[in-house]
Amino acid sequence: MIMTFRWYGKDDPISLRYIRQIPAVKGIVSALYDVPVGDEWPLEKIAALKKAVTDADLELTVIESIPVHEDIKLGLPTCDAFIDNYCRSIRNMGSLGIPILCYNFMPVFDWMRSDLSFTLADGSTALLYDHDAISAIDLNEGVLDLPGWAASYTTDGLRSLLEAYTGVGPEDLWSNLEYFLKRVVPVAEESGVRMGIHPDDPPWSIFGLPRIITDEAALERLTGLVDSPSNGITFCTGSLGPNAGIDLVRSIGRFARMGRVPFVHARNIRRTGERSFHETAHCTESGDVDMYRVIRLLAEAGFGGAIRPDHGRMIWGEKGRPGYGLYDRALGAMYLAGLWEASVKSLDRSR
Ligand code: DNO
Repeated sequence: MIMTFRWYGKDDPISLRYIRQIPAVKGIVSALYDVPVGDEWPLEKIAALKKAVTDADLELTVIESIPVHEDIKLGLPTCDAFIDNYCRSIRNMGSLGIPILCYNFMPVFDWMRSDLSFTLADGSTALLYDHDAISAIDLNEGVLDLPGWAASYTTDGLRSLLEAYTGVGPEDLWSNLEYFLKRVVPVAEESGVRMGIHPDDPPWSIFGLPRIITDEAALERLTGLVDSPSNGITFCTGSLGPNAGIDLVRSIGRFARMGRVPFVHARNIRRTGERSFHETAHCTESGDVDMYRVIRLLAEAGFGGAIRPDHGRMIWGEKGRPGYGLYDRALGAMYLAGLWEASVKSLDRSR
């Protein structure tokens, strides 16, 4: 297991120097943030990112993410050129020895929340999702009401994108995903890169858009689309966790034993309704994810991939990018490292 930490590049207020001071953290999860979606990621730019990380005495372990162009998700005729670029980007990262690529296949929006600063009982703040609040937003009036997304789209740009998805259902999205994976996974395999799809967050349809990576059956179907260790899952406990129907622990153990989990996002959530939840501290007692059993099952499966403490709360007066402050994620890293050490050592003793 490689303990990693997400770093948003040179503009991240949390420096690599600070991250280096968190015990147990050896790897960095990062991306290029200035390449237009769909373009090839230039080798020199990835090399420069890697150099910044190695100069700080850390390893660039995961690229999260190379975004998938909407034309690929929509299966438009233009998708082939974008898939070619995606393949070139994978080759480039592979040639630099970066082993893991996280990506997602969610239409239009990636993660979604209705409140980025919900106050928990202890006075810290965390991200919250309430389906009624999200459903009450009229996207035709623009994205200004959408926490975290106002800067990503113009009202017209968003409207035409939503229109493009009219009539695109879950099965269309599945076949577009299959088409994409059949092209990119062999390239990833050749390049020594293991891809891990990020589950949909939250794991259900929003704004009438199809979302397909939502439960264990979907993960099973995904792994069957292309039979390769490079066709894997970024197992995000906080994205799948809001779906009370998933046995997270069983499913993470199962896919890890199959060798299909190159990357884990360890995040905890508290379900407050069928389609509402808020995020919490990482430890088991704070939420509905049994983090000990998740880590224990990974240890039993001989997990050798990367893990990162996902979304922290804002604590101790910290201000920063929602979910990505320093303090609570650092606590999370220590907690996860403790669970891992205890799990591995107790397994060794029981052999
Ligand atoms: C949010 C993240 C996601 C994730 C992408 C991966 O905090 O978990 O934005 O990076 O879904 O492609």
